[in-house]
Amino acid sequence: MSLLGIGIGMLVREYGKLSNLDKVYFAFPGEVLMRMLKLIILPLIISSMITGVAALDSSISGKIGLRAVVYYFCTTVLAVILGIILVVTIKPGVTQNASEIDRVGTSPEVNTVDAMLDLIRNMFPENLVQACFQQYKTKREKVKATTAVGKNSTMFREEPTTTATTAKASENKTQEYKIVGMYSNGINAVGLIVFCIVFGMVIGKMGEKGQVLMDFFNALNEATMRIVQIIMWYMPIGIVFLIAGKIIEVEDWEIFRKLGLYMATVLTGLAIHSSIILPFIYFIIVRKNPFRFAMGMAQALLTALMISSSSATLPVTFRCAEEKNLIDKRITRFVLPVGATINMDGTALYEAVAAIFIAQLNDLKLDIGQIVTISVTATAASIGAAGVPQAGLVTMVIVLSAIGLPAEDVTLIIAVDWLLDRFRTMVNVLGDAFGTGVVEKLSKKELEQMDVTSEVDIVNPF
Ligand code: DAS
Repeated sequence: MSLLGIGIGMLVREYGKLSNLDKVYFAFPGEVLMRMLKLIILPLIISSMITGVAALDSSISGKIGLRAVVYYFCTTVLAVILGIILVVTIKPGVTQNASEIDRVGTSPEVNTVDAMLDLIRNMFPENLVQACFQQYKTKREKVKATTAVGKNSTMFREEPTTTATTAKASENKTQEYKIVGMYSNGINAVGLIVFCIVFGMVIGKMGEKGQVLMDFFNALNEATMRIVQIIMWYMPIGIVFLIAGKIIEVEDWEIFRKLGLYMATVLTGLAIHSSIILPFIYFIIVRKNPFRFAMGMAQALLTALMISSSSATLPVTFRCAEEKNLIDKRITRFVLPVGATINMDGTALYEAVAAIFIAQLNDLKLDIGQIVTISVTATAASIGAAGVPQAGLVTMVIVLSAIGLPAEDVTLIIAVDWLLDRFRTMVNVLGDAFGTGVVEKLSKKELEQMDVTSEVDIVNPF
């Protein structure tokens, strides 16, 4: 689809001779996809976070479950840290020369803030939203009124600057406005994520009393995932027009060099995590050859590469773990299904890299607070991502919203997502598989103490 979009974009750019308005209409099917993704942010954050965290709590079957969850969390955080180190070092999105990429369209923060305001405004009665956001809007109007012209944000382009000092002052003001916009929008999303995680933990511990809430949010998650499925069906069409629409607008082909560097950064991170970090953890705990173990998972890894879905690969993952690597079924039965749902090292690394790459494309310097926010939300978003194709791309908007970046900039990385999705799915499956070996080793005592009379063969669900 991405290549089709590039091809159509090049043809239209060469022979189309479209007016600006025609370009807007041409790119509209792609804009529809972006608005679908933005609309799904709120229900996705709420349902996936709450059910993901609540499920963790209710499904922790004693120490075995706890060990699995600690392993998931540690490997995911290591993946995110690795991704951040690489993207901050390689800087794939930073403009090499002084000239800025002329970003077509309004100042991205205004888009994001407006998008979130529109999004929330559509969800609640006008007066409530007005009351909540009037103060913020007043602040924005004040900043707009006092700000002269920003160099690369058309929002302020009405009054062109005349002197260098004014330009410098306006540049600072625009940067300040960007920060205000990012923090304000970011606080909205991070606040919501933190609330959902705490809320999920609380209802997970409420037992029977919390069951009705669990049922409600599970149903909401199911409904949201079905909407995500509809968006997935539409995604190929949206991607073609999104990319084609970008191609006919792009002024500086520098973006393609950056995209190539971005892909290299993600793939390098996935390679290091899967060939050094995960095997090292496995070897330190299990004291066996991690590469022999990985070879035993080869068929599952190949399946993941082909179909880009951890969940759909599960039957093969079960078979490889039990028949090739002889992992106890009492371990695989728990670790693999839960791991395929919430343990996504590859996705977490990818979301951290992509968020910082998009910040670099927007010439936005992230401070340590925002880097930490990305670490937390990339970890949380990977828990919320389903084990289906391009789920990480959908939950990507959660990370972008958390630091106030324009959700529509996801279009810049959509073109290469189909390829990166395959490799990050492979790493997700490998992380789950290594998890079975680690948890089995740490649970040896519990497994031996389990009632040997229950010789019933545990039938796996596949
Ligand atoms: N394709 C997802 C999976 O199945 C990963 C992702 O989209 O990031 O694991």
